[in-house]
Amino acid sequence: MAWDTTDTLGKGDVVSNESLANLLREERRFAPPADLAANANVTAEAYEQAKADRLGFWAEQARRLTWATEPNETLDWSNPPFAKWFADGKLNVAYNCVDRHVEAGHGDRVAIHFEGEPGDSKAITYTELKDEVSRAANALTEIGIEKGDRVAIYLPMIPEAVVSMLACARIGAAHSVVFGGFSADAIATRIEDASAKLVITADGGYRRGKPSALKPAVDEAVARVDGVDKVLVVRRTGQEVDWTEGRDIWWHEITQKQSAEHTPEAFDAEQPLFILYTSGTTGKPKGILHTSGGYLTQAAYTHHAVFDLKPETDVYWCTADIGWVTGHSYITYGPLANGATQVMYEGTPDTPHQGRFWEIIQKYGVTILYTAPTVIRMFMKWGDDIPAKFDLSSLRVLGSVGEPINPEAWIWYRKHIGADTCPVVDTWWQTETGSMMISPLPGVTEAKPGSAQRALPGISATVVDDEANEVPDGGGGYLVLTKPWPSMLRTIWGDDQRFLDTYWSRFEGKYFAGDGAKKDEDGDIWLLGRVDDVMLVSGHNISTTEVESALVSHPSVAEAAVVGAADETTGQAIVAFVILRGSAAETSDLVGELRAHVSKALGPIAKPKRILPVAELPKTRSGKIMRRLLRDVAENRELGDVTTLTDSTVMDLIQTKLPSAA
Ligand code: 6R9
Repeated sequence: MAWDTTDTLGKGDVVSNESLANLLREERRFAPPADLAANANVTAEAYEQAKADRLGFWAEQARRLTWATEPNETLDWSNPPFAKWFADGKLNVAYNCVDRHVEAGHGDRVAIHFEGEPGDSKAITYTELKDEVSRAANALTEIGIEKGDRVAIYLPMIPEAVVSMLACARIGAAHSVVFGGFSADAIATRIEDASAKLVITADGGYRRGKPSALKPAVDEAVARVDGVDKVLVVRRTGQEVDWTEGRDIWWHEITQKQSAEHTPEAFDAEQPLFILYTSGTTGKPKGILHTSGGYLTQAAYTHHAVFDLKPETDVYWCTADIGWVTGHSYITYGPLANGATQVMYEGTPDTPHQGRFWEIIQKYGVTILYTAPTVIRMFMKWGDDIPAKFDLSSLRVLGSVGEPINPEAWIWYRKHIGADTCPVVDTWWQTETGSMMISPLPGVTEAKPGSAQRALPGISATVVDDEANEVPDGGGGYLVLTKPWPSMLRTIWGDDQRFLDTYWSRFEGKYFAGDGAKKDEDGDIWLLGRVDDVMLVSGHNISTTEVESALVSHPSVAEAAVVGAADETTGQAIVAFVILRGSAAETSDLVGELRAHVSKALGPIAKPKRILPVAELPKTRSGKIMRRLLRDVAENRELGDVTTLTDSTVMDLIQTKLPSAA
């Protein structure tokens, strides 16, 4: 689900005193399109305003929401790092995402254009969404779910996923969404840690042209834990399911008999909204806790500012899964709080053909697209001719999230998807930050391919060295957040100490994000990957991101993953795993050429010792490369935990390729 954040993060045992070598130079610049800049939701003034009065700025953003009781207090930081935002305000999150748009006369606006993988589709208006959420909220109440309870959600990418989340929010229950496709084990651990009383699941969902079962994993998980009284089951595929009488309830049966009227209760701004687990390489997953008022304020503001959303005319599409934080903040909460019309797609990008995404954009006239670098690199590999067959002229803003985007992938995205005119916004944030933190603004920023550039208005981020000193422009080190922000995690569920140890103990008074970063000569921020992945070669810290980006800039390379493997002479040696583009043949000449290419781009210190062409790379479900598994391979070790891999057979393939990798 999330990037692997080890428990040893806070101890800085991987990165030495030597700062990250500042290797990559990127000179290309792209100004915002003039018409976008002229009509932009947010202008450069926002930075000034927020700088002059940060809390005043956020208090103003909170007024985007409709409060039952307006907050007077913006931030309570009397017990750092345990923050309270807008603590004396009261609101209902679901009311903000649905009802108020109907009350404002936008009930007929489409909230969700749902596109099922088999080709079924359905448009759901705000009025219909309000009715669905109300029925579901009434059903949850009938089942006995109350304010403060936890509900686990294990669903495919179907509208009921959004409806379930909002129904929980509406009655003050916290949801814990588990990626559809995680194992019974992963579901059981998460149910147990959150003491969930109810699980909402489906018979299955469509994946690569076939129904793929979900309920068996829930059955197995629920049998193993105590405390789950009921299982709500959405019928999506119609496949056979085992049924436990007295426990299992069909979603359609219980929701259809409910009233479409439900009066939303106002809750405290700090009412828990959801728990979302991020996996660690060691120890149990961390339940990241988010609350209501501050979270929704920043999710709504960033969605408005970074995508320049115009709710009357835009058609927005975020391709993330609902089980990733990106699906929480930029499918459910941000867009719906802003009254957006959005596309929701159930399936994979290559079903039934490799142009499916572009077909969807053409069909709905999508204007704003938000996806991940891993997806973009896959499209690059499939070839430019595929998007070229579709009309993508409706697009006006392109977003990226999840990993550093390699400059070549950024350029490809802008050129082949964005007609060489759409701004690309590279948005850095984490499950823990709740919403975007560092990103260009499409109507303001002169964009640099590969850089997230600058903290958003009201956000304070910088790069520090080992001694917590801010590095000068041109320097590298660790990314930190220096001031509290509205959508920050409030704690790790049930483990305040771990919250303190993981994020707040490495640098006094600063939030340690676990990412390496550098500042360029203009002070813009470049993300360099997780600090646990940083390589130490002959005393120099080298970022995986920069070496990968250099490899991807070679025309024969579609994708690259780089790790540091133990080496007798240099401490660590750079080992690169590369996926070649369709036409490139795997020859020793090519490998030599790639090594020379990296050396030329970054300097001889960054030249990989070994380059291994492979067919696939191990990835999490949000598309992040799991470098630690590649490190295991490169060092001839037994593989660590593979349960969060999308496809665990990938590792077998890679291992059979390597007689001995060390
Ligand atoms: C939203 C999300 C968080 C980690 C984060 C970083 C990486 C995300 C990035 C990025 C560089 C970007 N990351 N966006 N790195 N540039 N634009 O991805 O949350 O799954 O918790 O992962 O992802 O390493 O620390 P999550």
